[in-house]
Amino acid sequence: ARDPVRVLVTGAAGQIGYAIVPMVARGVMLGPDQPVILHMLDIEPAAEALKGVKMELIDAAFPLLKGIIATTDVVEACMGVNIAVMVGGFPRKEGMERKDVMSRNVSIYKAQASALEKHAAPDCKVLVVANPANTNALILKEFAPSIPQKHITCLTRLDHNRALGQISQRLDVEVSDVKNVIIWGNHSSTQYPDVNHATVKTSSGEKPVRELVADDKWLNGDFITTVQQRGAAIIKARKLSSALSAASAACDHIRDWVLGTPKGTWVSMGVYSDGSYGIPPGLIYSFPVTCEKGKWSIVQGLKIDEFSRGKMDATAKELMEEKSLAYSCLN
Ligand code: NAX
Repeated sequence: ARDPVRVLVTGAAGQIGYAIVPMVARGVMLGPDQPVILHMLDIEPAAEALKGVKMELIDAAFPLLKGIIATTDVVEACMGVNIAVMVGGFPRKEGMERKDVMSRNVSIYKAQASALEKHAAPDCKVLVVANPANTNALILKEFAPSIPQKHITCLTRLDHNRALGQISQRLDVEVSDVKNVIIWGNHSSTQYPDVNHATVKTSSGEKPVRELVADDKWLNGDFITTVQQRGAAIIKARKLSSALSAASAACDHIRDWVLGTPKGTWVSMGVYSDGSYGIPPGLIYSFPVTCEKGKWSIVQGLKIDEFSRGKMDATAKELMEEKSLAYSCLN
């Protein structure tokens, strides 16, 4: 039998935490043959709720779940973990300054970076979900220098999946037949959902999304804003932010990273920029990537038109601003 993989979920007593832990325990993240040990971290005010989640995990009798650690101690939570899904953070509350929210998250991610750096397994792969996701991941990278920078990523897969969903709805085709959309940039409303290279599988082969939709006004307008604003639309409808779709996307992100992307298919991941596509190095920016044997690589050589260029640069600019705001909080 395989050795269990240790999966850390921070903010485990929260909404996304509650949705993702059963997925991990059922093999949705790492496959149906991979036993797991769940490490769940939350903070003191949520300690009772976290206990409740642990009770439910026991009650669910998941065959793949070989152990549960539920704790408010960061060191205990990070000990030996192979995968770290960072969902815990400080949410923006009404009337709060951007700088105050940033400063709270910078100190959380600085501390958790140090704990991961010292106590996680050397091959640990990190996914930051908590907002501001790209910048939290960047801070985590800065304060965990011994974790390879390619092992620190943030979640834009939810945005990617939302884009697939919109195209599938519009064309009335199966979502699994749509592929190779791209989310560029920040997991924020400046993100650029790009369909210029996306295709749909049809009975007469793969066709470009642009050709099938045949409505550039929609693709360059409402499609983009719908994907960018989807989070807000969910909050409006549910009075709570996206949780099941976020948890599912986080599982997709880790699964594809660890087990590989299908041949000819790419996905979007927030990764440390190496300067590809003229995006400044030193940012965690969402790119199209393929994954093989536990490693991602940015898809190269895609043609970028002027419309895309402007949108890719605008979201990079926002990330540079977030980065300087985050750094100003360190002093
Ligand atoms: P919740 O408020 O339901 O849960 C957050 C949990 O984190 C709480 O239980 C809280 O006690 C805990 N927490 C706070 N500080 C902590 C710390 N220092 N260490 C450990 N745990 C801590 O929020 P939820 O709806 O689950 O969302 C979690 C985060 O995901 C938010 O930051 C949210 O903005 C972000 N999202 C990111 C998405 C993405 O695609 N990247 C999409 C969904 C989501 O909005």
